[in-house]
Amino acid sequence: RAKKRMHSITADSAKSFLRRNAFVLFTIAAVLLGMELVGKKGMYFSFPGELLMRMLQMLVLPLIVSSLITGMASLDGRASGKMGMRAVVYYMVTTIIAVFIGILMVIIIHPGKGSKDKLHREGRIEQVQTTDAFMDLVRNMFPPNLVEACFKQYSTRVFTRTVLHSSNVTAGVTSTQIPAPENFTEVIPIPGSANGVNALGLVVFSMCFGLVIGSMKQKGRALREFFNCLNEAIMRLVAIIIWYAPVGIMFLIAGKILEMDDLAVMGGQLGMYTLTVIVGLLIHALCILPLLYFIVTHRNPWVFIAGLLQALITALGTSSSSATLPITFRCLEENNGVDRRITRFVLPVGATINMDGTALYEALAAIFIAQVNNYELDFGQIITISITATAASIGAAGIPQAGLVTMVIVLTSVGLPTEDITLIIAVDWFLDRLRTTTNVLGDSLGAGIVEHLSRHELDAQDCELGNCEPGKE
Ligand code: DAS
Repeated sequence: RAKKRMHSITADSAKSFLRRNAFVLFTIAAVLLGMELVGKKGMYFSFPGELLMRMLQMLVLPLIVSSLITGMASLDGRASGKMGMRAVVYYMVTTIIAVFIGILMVIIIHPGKGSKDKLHREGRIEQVQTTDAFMDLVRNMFPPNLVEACFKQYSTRVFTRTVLHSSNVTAGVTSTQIPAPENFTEVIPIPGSANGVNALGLVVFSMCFGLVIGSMKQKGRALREFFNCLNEAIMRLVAIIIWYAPVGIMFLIAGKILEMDDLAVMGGQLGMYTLTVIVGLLIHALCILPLLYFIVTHRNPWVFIAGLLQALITALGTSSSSATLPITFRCLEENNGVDRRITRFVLPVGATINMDGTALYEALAAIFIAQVNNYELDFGQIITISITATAASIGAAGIPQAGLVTMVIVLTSVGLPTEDITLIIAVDWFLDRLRTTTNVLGDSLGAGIVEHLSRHELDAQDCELGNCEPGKE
C-alpha cells in the first residue's frame, strides 16, 4: 500500500511539474529541435524569429502608455509618490551594486592583460563633458515629437561628437573644446542597434498624464476607463503571442548559434573578457538580486524566479527588455500574483531605466578596453566610469545592443578611443542576451520588492474601495 501511495505521489508531482513548466520545457525542446532540423540559413530561417520580435515590439508602445497611465491614475498622489521613491531607490542601489561587481570582476580577472600595443596614437580626444551625457539623457526624456522620438535610431549628438578616426587619438591629451557640428564624424555603425522603442520620453509623458487624469476624479473617469480597456486588450493580445513565443525564440537562438562562424573568436583576451562578463552577471543575477529579494520580503526568491522563466527565456531570445515587457507583465501578474497597481507602474519604468546587466557590462567593458590598451586608469577615472556607466544604462533603450551604443559615453568620459568598441562587437550578440536577461530579472524582482514594501498603501486603498481583507478594517 505504501509503495502504491508513493507511486501516486510521484505521479502527481510529476504531472504538476510538467503543467507548471510546460512552456519552458516546450521552448527547450523547440530550440534543440530547431537546431537539428534547420541546418541551413536563409530568409525562411530567420523569419519566424523576426516575426516574434516585431509582434512584441508592436505591442510595446500601447502597453507602456496604457499601463503607465492606468497605473498612475489608479494611485493617489501620495501612494504613487512613495511607491515611485521605493522603486527609484531600488533601481539606484541595484545598479550601483552591478557597476561595482563589474569593476571588481574586470580588475580581479584582468582579461586584458598581456597586450603589447600601448595607446600611443597621436592626435587628441574630444573629452565629452559628462554633463553633456546627462543633458542628452534629459533631452531624451522630453523629446519634441513624442512618437517620432520613440522610434529614432539610437544615436544621439554625444556619439557623433566622440567618434574620431583612430589615427588621431592620444590618451591623456584631452581638450575641452567641442568641435563645431560640421566637424562631427559619423557614428560607429554598430550592427544590431536597430530601430526600436526608446521609450524614455514616452514613460515620462505617460506618468505625468496618468497622474493628472487620476487627480481629475470624476472628470477623468472616461479617459481612465479608456486606458484601462486598452491595457486589458493589449494583455489579451500578449496571451495569444505567448503561445507563439517558443517557436520564435527557437529560431532566434538557433539562428544566431548557426550564424556564428568560428568559435575561435572566443580565444585569448576576448574569451577571458566574455568569461568575466558572464561571471559578473551570474553573481549579480543569481546571488545579489535573490539575496536582496529575500532580505526585504523574507520569501523564497527561487519560487518567484521560477514564475519568471517565460520572460527570462524571451529576454534571452530577443535581447530586448522592451520586447520582453509584455511577457514580463504576464509572468508577474499571472504566475507570481503581483498586484497590477504595482506592475503597471514599476515595469514600464524599470524596463526603460533600470538596467543592472547593462551597467555592469559597460563599466566592465570600458576597463577591459583600457587594459587592452595598457592605459592605466586612476581612481578618479574609475569613479567617472561608475557614474557614466550608471547614466549610460539609464539612457540605454531596451533594444538589442543598446548597451554597446551607449558605452561610447563611458569610454569618452575617461579618454578611451571609442573605435575600440569594435574589439568587443564579435561577442556582443551573445553577451547582450545575458545582460538583457539580467535587466528583466532585476525589474521583476524589483516589482516584487516594491509590492512588498507598498503592502500598507495597497491595503489602505483596498479598504477605501470597500474590499477590506478580513481583520484589516
Ligand atoms: N539589449 C538591452 C536590453 O534590452 C540591454 C543592452 O543592450 O545592454 O535591455
